Amino acid sequence: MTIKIYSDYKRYAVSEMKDRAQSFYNDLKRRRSVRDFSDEMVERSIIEDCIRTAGTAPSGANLQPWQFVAVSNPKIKMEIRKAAEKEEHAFYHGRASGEWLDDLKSFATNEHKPFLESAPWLIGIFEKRYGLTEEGGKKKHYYVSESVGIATGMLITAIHNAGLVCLTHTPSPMKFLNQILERPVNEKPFLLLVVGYPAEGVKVPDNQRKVLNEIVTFI
Ligand code: IYR
Repeated sequence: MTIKIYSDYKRYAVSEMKDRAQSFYNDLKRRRSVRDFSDEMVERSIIEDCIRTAGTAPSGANLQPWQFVAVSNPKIKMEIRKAAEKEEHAFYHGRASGEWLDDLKSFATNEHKPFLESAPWLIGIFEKRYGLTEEGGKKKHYYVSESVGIATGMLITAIHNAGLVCLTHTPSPMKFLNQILERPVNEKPFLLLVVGYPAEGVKVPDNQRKVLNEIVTFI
């Protein structure tokens, strides 16, 4: 690999940095996960740009151990919904502990996931646990969950920035995504991101974020 001058770096005056840091926070704090989606379509090019953004994330040894599968095909969305609802049914009727169900009460979630069909896009995010060489050998990957988690955060941010909403959905186990989305064995489902416009008048839980001094210590 060659190295080059980092000519894309931009330095801002301190006052501009302060403005940018504050306005980015003010915009990002409006982001909410929603569970009711409009069926209004979203152009593929917008999804492409958001995934391009995710693909700029840092990763272990820059091996970029992620794969995104963007689904708009109604038949595949229906298959995903069916498989996810089967797992979710098992979760809500026995698999989840009492404590877990208690913690979820305020979200009023259940095993029914109509948004998996109504939302225009589902993005399956996969961790490439290892790479495959051309000879069919295994290539080691590093910090895979960290890398894919960071890329997912950037994807969520890009989706918000574009004016869309999303839901991080984690039916558990998610192995069915390999089969439905035809992904190889070295890829492990990380999460399913549901993307689109919010349904008219959508409601969200009135929960609060921790304030700064609860989440940081300066020393
Ligand atoms: N996967 C289930 C349960 C669930 C679990 C957590 I932790 C959440 O924050 C929300 C839901 C579901 O999607 O209903």
